[in-house]
Amino acid sequence: MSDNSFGRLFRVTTFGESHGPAIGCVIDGCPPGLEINANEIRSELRRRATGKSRHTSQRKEKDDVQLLSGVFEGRTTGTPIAMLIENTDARPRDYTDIATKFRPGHADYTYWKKYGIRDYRGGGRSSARETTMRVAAGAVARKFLKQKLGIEIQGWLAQLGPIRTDREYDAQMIDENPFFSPDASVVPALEKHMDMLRKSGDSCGARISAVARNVPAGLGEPVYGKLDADLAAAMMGINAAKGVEIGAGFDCVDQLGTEHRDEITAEGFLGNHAGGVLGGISSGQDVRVSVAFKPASSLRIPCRSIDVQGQPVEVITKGRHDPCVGIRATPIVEAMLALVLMDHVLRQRAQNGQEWNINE
Ligand code: EPS
Repeated sequence: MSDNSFGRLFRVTTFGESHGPAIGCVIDGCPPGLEINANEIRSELRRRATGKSRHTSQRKEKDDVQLLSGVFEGRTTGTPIAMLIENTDARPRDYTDIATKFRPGHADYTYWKKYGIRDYRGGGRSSARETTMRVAAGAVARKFLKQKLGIEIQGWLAQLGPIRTDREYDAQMIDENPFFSPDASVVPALEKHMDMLRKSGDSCGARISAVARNVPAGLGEPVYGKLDADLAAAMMGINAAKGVEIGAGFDCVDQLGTEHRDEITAEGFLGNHAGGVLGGISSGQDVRVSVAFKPASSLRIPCRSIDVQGQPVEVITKGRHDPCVGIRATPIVEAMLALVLMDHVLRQRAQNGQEWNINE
């Protein structure tokens, strides 16, 4: 596989499989002097971890990240930052029954078609376990963005299955329930929906939204490195992502130009249908993104499929799966947003000599 790196100037390379000895990443290009320690990264990882509630995978990983290089006396040195997490609760035997069968809707079919090799243990490289390292790297980016530019990133669960979860938005609530819902009043309905799915063995989709505040104008590289294009690629690269919207997204199809344009006054913009990006460049408004996650495909409800010989088989997936991968996706979307912004801050600095636009 030749594309395991992400970003140009803040370049993150991840490695490892769900049931291998460890997963890890290397960040190349982090500016020196940033104060960071492993505990700050661990607390971000805890937000994404499995087993925090009955509604997610019950695999119990400590995600005890080790900082192997690039940080000395609590500050980044400018050299590659290597991080490693040992996999301590892998259970490959859960997958022996499907070692030669394909789960419909799962990457194990296309990995087989592409490579002709099957690491059936927990999906191998295609497992969402890989997102651990996105969150770890994102924690470093996030710290830099906050400290140097005051950029704040917040994600939340906007919808789970049929339940809209952000009609009432209270940022304080987001980290106080296992769903990252900003509306406490829907949590009982979410619990009920997930309990019903767990009993039936089915799964559901979700929508995660995120905003970055205090983003300076000027980030984004026309025409092939647009900020919104890079955000879309980053979000679509998350496991199970099937759709990305920036600002009004697909709603813009129904809008008139007079409604969609965000009028500008001396006091600022009067709306943000653009999601903070115009012509691929940040406008100085909040950057807004929303991601659709499909219902997970590892189900214990039997279904039709084929084996590696092309013979018809019945597939049942055992193991400790997430009935809704979107429940744990909020920290991952936040991390990808941080990584894209970080990369573009460094790119802007490289060309313009500073992170903010030249008129400021
Ligand atoms: C995953 C399947 C499950 C999850 C895993 C992601 O793996 P397993 O069957 O090995 O328990 O537990 O999630 C994590 C381990 C994690 O850290 O996110 C999948 O198929 O993507």
